[in-house]
Amino acid sequence: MGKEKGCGYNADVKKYYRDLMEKCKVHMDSIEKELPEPWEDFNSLLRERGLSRRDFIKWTSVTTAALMLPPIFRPMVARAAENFSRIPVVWLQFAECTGCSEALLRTSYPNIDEILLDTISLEYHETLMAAAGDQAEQNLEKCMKDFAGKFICVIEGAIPLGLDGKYLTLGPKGKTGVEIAKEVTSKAAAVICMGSCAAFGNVPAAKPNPTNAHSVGEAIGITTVNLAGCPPNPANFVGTLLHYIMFGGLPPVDSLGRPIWAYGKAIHDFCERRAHFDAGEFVKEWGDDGAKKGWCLYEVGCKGPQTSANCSRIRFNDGVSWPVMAGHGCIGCTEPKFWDAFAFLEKPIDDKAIAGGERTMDKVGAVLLG
Ligand code: FSX
Ligand code: SF4
Ligand code: F3S
Repeated sequence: MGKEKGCGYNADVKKYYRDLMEKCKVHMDSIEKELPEPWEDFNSLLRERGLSRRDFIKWTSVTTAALMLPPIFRPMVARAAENFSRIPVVWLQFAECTGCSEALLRTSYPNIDEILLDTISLEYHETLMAAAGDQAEQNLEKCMKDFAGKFICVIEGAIPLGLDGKYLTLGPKGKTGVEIAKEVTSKAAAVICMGSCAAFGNVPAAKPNPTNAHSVGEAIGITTVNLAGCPPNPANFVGTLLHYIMFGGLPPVDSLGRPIWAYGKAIHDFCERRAHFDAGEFVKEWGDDGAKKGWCLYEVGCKGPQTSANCSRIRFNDGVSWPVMAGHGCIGCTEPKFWDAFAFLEKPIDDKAIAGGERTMDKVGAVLLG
């Protein structure tokens, strides 16, 4: 009986992935038919930057696994990468520090994620485009007309609602951020919030929030995919866009709109200091013996147990390092209202004080150890 059930389950799984593969082929065929040819040949770009086909194949394996897909999807991930620059992207910036764009742009040496980001078809990006004033606005209007329902709208920054939105106006006609966001997102195929300001309000919405800033979802009442982080990891943007290219939709998300493949686990689960946490070996103050030995930073305020993200797995700056590796605890920048809720960055906090409050099991573990 058990065996029969098992067989049924395996058959269901196989069918699920066969159907998913079919969906993937149909969507990529339609992208290749309907959207402009890539403006840069991806394979020549790889060669120019000194990366081999072998490097690319290795990358497809890692990325397929990171997106929680079985290995049969590797050729599809490769095809999606080759089609990366077909997807038109409109990138809006509201109340923020531009750190999210900086995180995408500042890289020390090329890896495949960065090469993909270099090929992205950015139809509108205030910091990067050469056009200004009327010309910039015309470009945006043209893109919304030519690619209606086909472009991805990426939003960086929170949206101020105070004074009828007039704390933030943009362009030659002085439109408010909230007006622009409503207009552009209504024509987009999907909306990605890049960073915790767009996703959750974050720094611009921190107390006392004088401009009445809100997340994009709250400000204009739409559903967004939230790539949380201050700034978010560029690899999470690449993975989310690849998923869109393959399946025509954005990836499954948690209750806070964050893709599960990237934000489904706590920082703490894959931290290199975790063995010290489990052994009760904690840094008590900066520069003490424990700090020199690389012990756990929980008692000096690390919020890794309460924070969902993949920083400890994929790291930043081409995989070189991440906050805890650099010696400071995680400050929970992928969590809602972390600026207020996780304040006292160098002291542990009570789980009940946390807006999301989803990570109580780890706290229980810590209490037991204590
Ligand atoms: Fe916010 Fe991004 Fe932090 Fe800054 O634009 S998520 S303040 S890194 O730049 O929005
Ligand atoms: Fe790592 Fe912080 Fe967890 Fe300690 S509390 S194991 S430093 S994530
Ligand atoms: Fe942010 Fe913590 Fe990662 S502070 S960058 S979520 S390690």
